[in-house]
Amino acid sequence: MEENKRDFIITPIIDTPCRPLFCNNVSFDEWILENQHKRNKDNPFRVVLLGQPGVGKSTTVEAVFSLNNYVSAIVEGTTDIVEKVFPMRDGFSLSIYDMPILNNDVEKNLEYEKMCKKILPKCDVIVYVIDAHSKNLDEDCRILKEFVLPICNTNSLHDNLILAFNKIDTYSETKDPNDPELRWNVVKNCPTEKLKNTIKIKLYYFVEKLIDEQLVGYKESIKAEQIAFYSAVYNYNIVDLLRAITKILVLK
Ligand SMILES: Nc1nc2c(ncn2[C@@H]2O[C@H](COP(=O)(O)OP(=O)(O)O)[C@@H](O)[C@H]2O)c(=O)[nH]1
Ligand SMILES: [Mg+2]
Repeated sequence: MEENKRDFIITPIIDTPCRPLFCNNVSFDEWILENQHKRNKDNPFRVVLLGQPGVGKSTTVEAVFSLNNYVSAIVEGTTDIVEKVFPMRDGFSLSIYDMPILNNDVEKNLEYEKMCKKILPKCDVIVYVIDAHSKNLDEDCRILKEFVLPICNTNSLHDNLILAFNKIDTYSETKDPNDPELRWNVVKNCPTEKLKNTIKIKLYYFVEKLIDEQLVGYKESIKAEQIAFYSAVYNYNIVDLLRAITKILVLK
């Protein structure tokens, strides 16, 4: 792929976190209001969160849906699928499947694969959470290509998939923990200018990797609006993830 074409794809994606910020309390309310009559407890809005352990799936659920202390629908090690429906407001109901994918346990992953094959086709949105703090995306690309995308493609769910890069606040720690200009600005709840540039460089590298893996930038691959970068603990840029979730589909 030509270099300028890469930039053409990458720049709008990584510029996202540098748009004007919506700091706190991004709410799901307006969208719920619009869609309340379409989803009730018998027909909940179903979201599945996939990703390696510790990437921030549970924290993301809390940040996006304001579901504090929710209990993961799928406890690690269980194979029974018990759906838990959360009433939101005005009758709108939400169902969350939170599924850790273990990279080193082949046997367990076979069980999860079976569960995913059952659950994913029922879901409105599939959020694949990635730790933006990780060194590289090798394992996530492998999981996506070998495990998630084959299920999505078989069930025409490709457009419902979101790549959610969490923990973009953490670059301050890794780059130079002693540099005050690289610390998260907790007062304004945003990265400092210097940190913003560090984040951009890292995100650039990530999107390049996704292009190299042909997950982005090709016909039939994941589109820019299916990618979001955010920090679940700081509630930073959560609005982009929410936008991806709510724009991805027009509820029937
Ligand atoms: N710095 C930072 N830490 C986060 C973020 N999201 C989650 N974490 C932390 O990462 C750890 C794992 O999060 P959790 O939601 O339990 O991950 P899960 O295993 O994927 O459900 C917890 O200590 C969270 O506080 C984030 O955006 N930034
Ligand atoms: Mg969890």
